[in-house]
Amino acid sequence: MQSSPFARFLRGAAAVFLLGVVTFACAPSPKSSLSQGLLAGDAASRVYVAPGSYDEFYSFLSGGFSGQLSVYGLPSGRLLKMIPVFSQFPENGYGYSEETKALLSTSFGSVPWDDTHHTELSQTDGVPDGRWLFINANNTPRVARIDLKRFETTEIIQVPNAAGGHASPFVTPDSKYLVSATRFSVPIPQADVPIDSYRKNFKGTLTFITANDPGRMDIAFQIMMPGYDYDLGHAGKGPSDGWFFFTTYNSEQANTKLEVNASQADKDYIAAVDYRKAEQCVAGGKAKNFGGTYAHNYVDPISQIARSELKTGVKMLSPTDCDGVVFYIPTPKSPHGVDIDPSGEYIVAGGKLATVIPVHSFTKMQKAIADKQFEKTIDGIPVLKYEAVIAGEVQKPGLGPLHTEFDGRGNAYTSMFISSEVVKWKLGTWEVLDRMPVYYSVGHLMIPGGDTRKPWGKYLVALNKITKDRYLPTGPEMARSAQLIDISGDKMKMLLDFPTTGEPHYAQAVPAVLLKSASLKFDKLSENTNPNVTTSESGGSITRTGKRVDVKMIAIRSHFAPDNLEGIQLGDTVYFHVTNIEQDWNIGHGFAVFGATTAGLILPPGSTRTLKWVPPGVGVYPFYCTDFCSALHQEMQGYARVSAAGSAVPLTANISKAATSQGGRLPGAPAGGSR
Ligand code: K7E
Ligand code: CUA
Repeated sequence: MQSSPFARFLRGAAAVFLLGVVTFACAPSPKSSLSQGLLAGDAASRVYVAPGSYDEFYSFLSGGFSGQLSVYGLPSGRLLKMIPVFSQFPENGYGYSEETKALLSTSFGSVPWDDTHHTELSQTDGVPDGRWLFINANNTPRVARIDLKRFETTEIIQVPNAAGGHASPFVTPDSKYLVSATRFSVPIPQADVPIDSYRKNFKGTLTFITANDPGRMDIAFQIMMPGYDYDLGHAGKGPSDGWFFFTTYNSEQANTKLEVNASQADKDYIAAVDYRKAEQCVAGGKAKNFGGTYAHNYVDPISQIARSELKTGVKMLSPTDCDGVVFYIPTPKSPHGVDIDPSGEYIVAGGKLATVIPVHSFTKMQKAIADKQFEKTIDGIPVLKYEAVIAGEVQKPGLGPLHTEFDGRGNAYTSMFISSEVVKWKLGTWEVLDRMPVYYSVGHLMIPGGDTRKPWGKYLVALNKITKDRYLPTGPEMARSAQLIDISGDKMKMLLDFPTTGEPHYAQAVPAVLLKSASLKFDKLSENTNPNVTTSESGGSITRTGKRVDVKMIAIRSHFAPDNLEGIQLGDTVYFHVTNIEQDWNIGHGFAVFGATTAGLILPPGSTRTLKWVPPGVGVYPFYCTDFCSALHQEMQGYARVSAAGSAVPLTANISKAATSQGGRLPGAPAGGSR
């Protein structure tokens, strides 16, 4: 059939229109992304924090594969700080200085780069209390404590008998425990077995770690589980306090091509753990003494020196030896997130491949347990009947539900990875109330306090995996992206895009008032108990012990004392112990010496840090301050002379007799120095 020119025009126009739609879908014009009832100026004014003003919230975003975490102010999206945890960090020498190296120790030696997913604030009575932040490492399973007075990592514990510590480090409402579960089942204890003996030989573990006592994190007990992949967890609260919930996938127990083979079953499980029951069983001697070596690393709060100890052995509980400790709740379909609503009644699962969002009822779960509504038992674990536990299903929520948070007003918000949107729905009626497209492919989302008993339900942050065309191109690899959404009204409103560091999987946030005034300004020199501290201009020294040379020196605006060192010999190992004796907020110094394999040290006020230096040859090596501390920062330098082995040059340092240029200020320069 011949088509008329007009029909051809129409088809052409339709094609252009379709092309337009497609292009539009991939690359929203700035106007379209401004969305949803908010004018650009409006959105801008809502996130505008004027110069010199503070943000309303601190948010803590996991750094994903960077092994670090970052602190952003909300609503501005300003990056306030990066905190190194499981990776060395040149910005402040973490993992390079002798004082911090031990934090990265494991039973496998130093592991100075890991992959982190989830941040979790400590809680009191189910509400974030601003004491600590916890974060997990996946690859070498570990959990860290960040002290929120210092915004520094102060403790790391390794998790033995585990692999892929992903369901971690979620806390109980009283912060008594935090958990870590094996994402990858493995032979436990490790053994040389054929991979296709998975069903027979591979196991998972759920680990409960004591968390409430800084410096004393320990493995309270582990529960040996069937060899599935344990993905995420959350503690119960309110009525469900005392329970912990973990998602599992690969209940098919596939060991190859999981993409297909672990997606066969209609339902996998949520493991519901009665951890008070577990405590009783452990106390009643029902746990076995089990092997497993793990490192526990801790920064002494007085000396600020990290120490590492290796520990061996855990209490291992088997569900067959502790009746009623674990139940499986069937849940469609390869569930990822498991999130408990603020009331503690609803257990929301994010079944990556499911077409609904299933919500279980804690009340019904208890009744099902009491009535023994079991469909079968797996390795001593009763499987509850789905119908007996389900409270409701959110129908047609979107594609690829992952994670859910709550606003404290009866609404839930679920991230949809595949359909790239945040979906708001109502608890109890399960109706979808609103949708917000996000750019692109959201993983976790976060509402301040949104996984606790008391959310501050004003903002939601979508943590997106793909940025693509949202920012100026920066080559093949782009920053991940966060989007800030106003959830204070009936309809969500998009406010802001901001790039993130690494790959933030999860995040946490609290009102700034909770942390702001407690933030430490400097370490008191009078309380510095580092054995190599130097507290005054004239207190420095140089000493030799065999082939080891220890140099103690101070840094102050704008000099080191001593600043000339002689008598070091080739073959020596030199330890520079530098103390920043400033007693003023934010006045840092740095220390770098030519011939070192790293740039050196960064010294917060009042701190002592040590750099190990092996001189590479005979000669005179300058050292200098790397942190622009004052107008005479460039004058802040010195020399180390290195002579041949056996040389007669005496070991000397020009110890200062008096403070010379205290403060290092140019005449007329403002107190406090310029940085
Ligand atoms: Cu969904 Cu590791 Cu919590 Cu990434 S995880 S998104
Ligand atoms: Cu001290 Cu620059």
